[in-house]
Amino acid sequence: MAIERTLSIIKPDGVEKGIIGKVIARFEEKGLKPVAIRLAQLSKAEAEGFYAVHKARPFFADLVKFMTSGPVVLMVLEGEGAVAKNREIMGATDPAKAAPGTIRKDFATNIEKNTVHGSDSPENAKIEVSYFFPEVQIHAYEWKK
Ligand code: IDP
Ligand code: MG
Repeated sequence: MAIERTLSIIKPDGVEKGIIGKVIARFEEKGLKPVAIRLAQLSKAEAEGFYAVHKARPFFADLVKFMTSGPVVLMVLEGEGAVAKNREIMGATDPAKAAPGTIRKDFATNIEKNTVHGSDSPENAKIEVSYFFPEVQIHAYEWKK
């Protein structure tokens, strides 16, 4: 499988709970390497732009409010099949439906405050990575063949 990059966000509930290290450990243990990391306070405009695909959903206004309620950790994760692997490690959107051992099962509060974001396709990963990180801020690993 190809080496990919994907965007990961530790959402305000994760930062508030003090589990930044635990979340990053889950990724590192499964072979996803952070190649860019930044703590940020998203503005309303940044959060609305990021979640623009959900604009028509009933939860959109609350989601933007939540995502701007405190600092987040923005990360680019790199590794084999990083997009799908990240989604697996995260677990289902609703923690009540997430598989055992996933981040959302173990740490999320509810379907909204679900601790992590992860890009859902390689195409969206490219768009989302570039939304927050210029290429020069991403530090690639030398992958051994
Ligand atoms: P995902 O984060 O698993 O990809 P999406 O359907 O893309 O899930 O939704 C984006 C985010 O919007 C979710 O992670 C969650 O924070 C929030 N969200 C999704 N569905 C609901 C809902 O039914 N009620 C409240 N918030 C929701
Ligand atoms: Mg999504």
